[in-house]
Amino acid sequence: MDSNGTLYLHKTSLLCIGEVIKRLTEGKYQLAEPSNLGLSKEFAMLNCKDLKQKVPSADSGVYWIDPDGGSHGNAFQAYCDQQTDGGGWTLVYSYTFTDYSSFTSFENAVTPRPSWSASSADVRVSTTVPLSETHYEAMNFALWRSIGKEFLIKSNINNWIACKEGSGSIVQQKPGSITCKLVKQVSDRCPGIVPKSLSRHTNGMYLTSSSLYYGFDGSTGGDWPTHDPCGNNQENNLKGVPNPHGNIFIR
Ligand SMILES: [Ca+2]
Ligand SMILES: [Ca+2]
Repeated sequence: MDSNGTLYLHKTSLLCIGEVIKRLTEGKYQLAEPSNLGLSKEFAMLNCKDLKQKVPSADSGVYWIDPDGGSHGNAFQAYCDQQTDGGGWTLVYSYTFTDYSSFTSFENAVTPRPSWSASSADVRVSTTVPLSETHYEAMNFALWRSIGKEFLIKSNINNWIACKEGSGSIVQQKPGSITCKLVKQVSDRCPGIVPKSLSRHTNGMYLTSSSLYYGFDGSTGGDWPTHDPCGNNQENNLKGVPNPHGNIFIR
C-alpha cells in the first residue's frame, strides 16, 4: 500500500482474488522483501549496517545513506561491503600511495588523506565520498563518527583487520587501546598478528602492535606509510602488487 492508501496486488494474485481476501482477513500473508531500500534518495538508509539489518540479502555496492537520519535532503551515495565479517560496512576512505615502488622513502605517503587533523601531512585532502575500493577519496572525517565506532581496514598489500574501540577511537582521532581481529590473512608473514593501539601522529593516524602495523602517513617530507603484517614497522608489505591500495570502513 502506498502513502495515498492505494493497495497494489500482482496481476497473478487477481486470478484468485477470493483466496487473497480470505488470507488477508485471516492475517495469513507475508510482506514482500523491501527491495527498493537504499536504492534511491527517498529510501536512504542510515548507513550500511542499517541496510544490512533491513535487507540481509543485499549485495555489496553503492547505496543511498543518510547518517543523521530525519529528512533525506542531505542523503548521499556510499559504497557498502555487505559480505566481509558479517557485512554492514560503510566505505569512508580509499587510498593509494605516492611512491609504492620506493615504499620506505620519505616521499612515499598514503594519498589522498581524510580531513582528520594531521598538521605535517601535505598530500591532497579529500572530502568526496569514495564509491569503490579503488576510487581514491575520503568521506568528510566529521561524518565518520555518525556512522559507527567499529572499523575495518582492507588492503591488497597487508592483512585485513576489524577493530573495536577500547580507550582509543579512530572516528574521534583518540589515541589508546583497540581490540582487533584478523579478517583475512593477505600476507604469508607473521600469521595472527593484529594491532593493539591507535596513536595520533602529525602525519595521520597510526596503528601499532609491537611497533607500527598500519601507518596512514600523509607526508611526502618524512616517515613512510607502514603496512607491516608483523607489526614491526618493517617493509613486510606485499611487493609488486598492481594497483596497491587500502580502505577504511566504519560500522
Ligand atoms: Ca538527513
Ligand atoms: Ca612519507
